[in-house]
Amino acid sequence: MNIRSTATLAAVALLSFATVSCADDGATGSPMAARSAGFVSAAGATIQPGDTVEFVTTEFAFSPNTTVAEPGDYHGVLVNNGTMTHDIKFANGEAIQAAAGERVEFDFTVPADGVTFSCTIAGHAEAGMTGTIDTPASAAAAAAGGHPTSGEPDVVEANPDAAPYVLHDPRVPARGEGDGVTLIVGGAPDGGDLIEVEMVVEEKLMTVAEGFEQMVWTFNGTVPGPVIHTEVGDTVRVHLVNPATSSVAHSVDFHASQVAWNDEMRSIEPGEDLIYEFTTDYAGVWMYHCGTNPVLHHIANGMFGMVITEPEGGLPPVDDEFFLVQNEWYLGPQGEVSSFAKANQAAPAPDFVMFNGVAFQYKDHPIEVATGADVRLYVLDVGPSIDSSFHIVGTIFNDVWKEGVHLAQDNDGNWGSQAVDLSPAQGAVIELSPQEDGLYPIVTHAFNFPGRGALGLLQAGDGEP
Ligand SMILES: [Cu+2]
Repeated sequence: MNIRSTATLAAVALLSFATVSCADDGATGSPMAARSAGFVSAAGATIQPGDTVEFVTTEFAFSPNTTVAEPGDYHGVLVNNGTMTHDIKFANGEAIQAAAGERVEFDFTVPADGVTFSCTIAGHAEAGMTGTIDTPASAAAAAAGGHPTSGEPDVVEANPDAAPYVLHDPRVPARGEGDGVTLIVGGAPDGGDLIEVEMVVEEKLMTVAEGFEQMVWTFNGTVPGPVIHTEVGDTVRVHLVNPATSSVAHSVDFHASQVAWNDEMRSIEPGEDLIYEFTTDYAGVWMYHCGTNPVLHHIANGMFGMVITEPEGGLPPVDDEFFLVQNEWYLGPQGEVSSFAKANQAAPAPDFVMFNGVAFQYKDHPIEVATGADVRLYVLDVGPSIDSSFHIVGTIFNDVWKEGVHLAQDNDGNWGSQAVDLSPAQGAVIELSPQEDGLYPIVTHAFNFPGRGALGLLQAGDGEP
């Protein structure tokens, strides 16, 4: 396929389906067509080999996305009126890319049975960027019910040769420690402590459940991304890097911050970076995630993590601290990105719901504590779409800070908690103490999900009653 640089099209008869409509002309013989030699209206006419067809892209659609053409060779113009990079790839050709605001010319061929086209940037086709050029013959076949249905299969088979999953360590890093995290005491502009975070986007293969490998998008190579442990009053300076090798733009949105969405949270293209600096003004268990469109897909494909902000001076010490991030996984084909189409259902049905990125990992590898230990959990539901009713069988939560609301231990009346309800993007600090040697299942008490991966074990003592 021949790609030409941007040039004037003044001499070319241009078909702009996006901007011209003759639909209100009820008479035969459109006056618009009569005025403009070579122009063919979108309504009813068939374009001819040699014509130029303009394809306008926005988030997330092509205009036109259906038309009828005689088989043959055509000129195309891709006009990107969107805010991010898009491309157009015909099933029989190569992808032609245009940055936001750019127009790119190319050639394409319509075979005898028509051709489909789409944007190949991850998630964009599933978000709606697909189209079809029928020929008169294929249109007639489609009208007779002959169009094949395309798309990925709903059921993805386990691959016995998939790499074993990597166990995600649930222990909470100390304040200012962890992957890519550095504490500089007194290093903040206000004289307070500075926590620097080197955050690099990495798109990689990952086993999200035994037998299922996906092309996940990550912060620093893990799902969830690094836990960033802070106290109220810290300054956090994040250097977000989207390497040139990335396939799409990415960004980061820290719920722990109070900053302008269209500044620090902006998307950056592959090869770009940005500095995102904020102060931790409020204590909590905060979500961070990629906010690049379609946000649903960037979260569903692994781009999320937790910021812990303790009150100034820190919470009272306990015996053990763990973090648990609940998310859903909507399987794409083996080795490919997760399915945006499945995630985007009005009533989504995830293939897996998991803690810390891998289904069943803490069932296979229980989290061990001493019997009677004071255990503190930092729990976050990142969705992207499904609530958690976080529960540990056989325990009662005796101290819970949920979104700033505190159920205190030894309160007047001795109230306790059995399950903490977390909608997507809500977090809690939960304390408990297993009273007997044995096993305590960690679940969401929405009980269609433990069987799909949202099941771990807390092991007290040797695990034997
Ligand atoms: Cu992203």
